[in-house]
Amino acid sequence: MPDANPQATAPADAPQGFFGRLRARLNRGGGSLAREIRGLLQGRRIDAGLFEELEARLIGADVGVTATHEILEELRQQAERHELADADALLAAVRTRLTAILKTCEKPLAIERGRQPFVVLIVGVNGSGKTTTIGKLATQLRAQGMKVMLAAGDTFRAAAIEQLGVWAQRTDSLLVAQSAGADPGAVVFDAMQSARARGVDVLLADTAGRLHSQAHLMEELKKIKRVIARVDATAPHEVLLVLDANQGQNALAQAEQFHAAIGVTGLVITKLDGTARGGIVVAIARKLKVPIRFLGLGEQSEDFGSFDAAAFATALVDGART
Ligand SMILES: Nc1nc2c(ncn2[C@@H]2O[C@H](COP(=O)(O)OP(=O)(O)O)[C@@H](O)[C@H]2O)c(=O)[nH]1
Ligand SMILES: [Mg+2]
Repeated sequence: MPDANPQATAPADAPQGFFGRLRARLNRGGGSLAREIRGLLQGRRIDAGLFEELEARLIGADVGVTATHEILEELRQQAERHELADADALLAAVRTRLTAILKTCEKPLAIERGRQPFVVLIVGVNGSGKTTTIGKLATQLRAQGMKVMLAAGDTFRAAAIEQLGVWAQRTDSLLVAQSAGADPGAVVFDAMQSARARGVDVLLADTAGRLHSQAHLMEELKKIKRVIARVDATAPHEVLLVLDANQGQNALAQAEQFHAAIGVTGLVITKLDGTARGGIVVAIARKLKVPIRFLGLGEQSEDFGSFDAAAFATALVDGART
């Protein structure tokens, strides 16, 4: 067993607590879908005009045109069958449809304990929250008693290496880093060797999000993947793409790019506490069907939790209302 001391880190967040925070923080911006829907339904009859407005609200919340059309198609059929008697029934139906789309992506990250190390490669554009996500994930894994190592594969800026170092200290994780400008492949190769030698359970490898060009970045990420596979042919066991929800439809485009270039096995959607219209999570689920592993709701380690389709749909549709 690893020599981790669970007491040294913050306890894992209870699902209830994370759900509460999700409801309170999601969609605080002006275009809150929950508020819009509530306003829309007030004293209104459920008719064709209402459906058209609801459609506009969902698209406005970044749910995406395709997913929105699918949802509305279903709602109109339910209305024809007289299943939507009032606003509450309509709200419930929207929640159900959103949950159904999101459910395809509800698949938590399972760390296989026998891997030693289980290797997670973290990718995404600059500022999306990669390094912060590594810190949050390390906190969670340490609380579960795992031995964790962080690899400073973002060698583009010295500050990125220092930032990872702070998280390593804070979470009492091992750190493998070289100086700025070093070859990220070499850093990750070192980390793989060292993690094996030291019986590390989980290796979290950070990467750069911006290089001279997007093509250059993808080539580098492919190279890092090859280096990892050279040490352990089954690794990386997870390629985690971090997306900033505030990027809206652009986040979806990034996801498609990264997925096509390097093959993504899981997503983390961050900054849902900002002005993001959380509907982008639905659009991403509908389009990519890649498991959404975690959500980020802030900068602290506790602002992080697993993705729950029904909870997310409820937070989106009902907001902070109890
Ligand atoms: N509000 C908020 N800020 C976040 C979240 N995740 C990361 N950040 C902040 O976003 C900025 C960029 O994060 P960082 O992890 O350095 O991104 P990286 O460039 O992808 O490694 C930092 O100021 C983080 O504190 C989140 O879920 N919510
Ligand atoms: Mg970083």
